[in-house]
Amino acid sequence: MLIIGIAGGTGSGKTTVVQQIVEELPADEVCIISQDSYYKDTSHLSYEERIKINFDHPQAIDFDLLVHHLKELKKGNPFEQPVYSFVEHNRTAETVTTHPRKVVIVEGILILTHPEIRQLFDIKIFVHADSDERLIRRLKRDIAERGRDLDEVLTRYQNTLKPMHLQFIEPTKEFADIIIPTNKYNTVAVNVIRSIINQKLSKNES
Ligand code: UZR
Ligand code: MG
Repeated sequence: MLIIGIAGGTGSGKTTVVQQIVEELPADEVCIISQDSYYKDTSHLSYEERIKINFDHPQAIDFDLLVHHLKELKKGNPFEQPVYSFVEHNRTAETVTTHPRKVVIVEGILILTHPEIRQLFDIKIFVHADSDERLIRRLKRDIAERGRDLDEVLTRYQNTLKPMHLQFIEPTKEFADIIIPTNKYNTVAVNVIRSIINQKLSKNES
């Protein structure tokens, strides 16, 4: 089993990189775990209270559950991955059964902040895009897909996203084995990652 961690700021293109990597792999050889699935359960809070949560702070994430699930995978066991709603800002009642695969990809802004999780990764990747590029992408996505408006996104960016990025996310770049520049669609870097995966997979089999 090859466990790959992919971190990087909001809007850096993590999801795109993951999709590009996964595209060429047979579906039964890969599974994806998203940090977003592991936001702490906030059912006990009202919607008004929930939107005040700092979702870009490591404390918002149920890392204990993520560690537990990664260890289950390593033992060869499936687990139930929570499903999160960005519109409700809460975990839904659903889960997705996630099975152990040869390639496990864990993706999220804060996943390299946690020492125990870092140790579980065979390859650590940091996806880098400039902050103006990330803000543009975040703005477009939150308005199109997450039901936000311009003012809400910009205020959150200034008050929370930017300071949290500088405090928690950017410093984890130093833990990365590979940094992928993603101001533009980066096919070359993804091909390099793919060949590393293929190499490891064929070695593991023999
Ligand atoms: P990516 N997030 C939400 O917008 N709403 C939530 O309920 C939970 C999380 C955001 C979170 C973070 N910040 O910046 C982003 N806020 O999801 C991480 N606010 O996702 O890496 O895809 O940008
Ligand atoms: Mg994403």
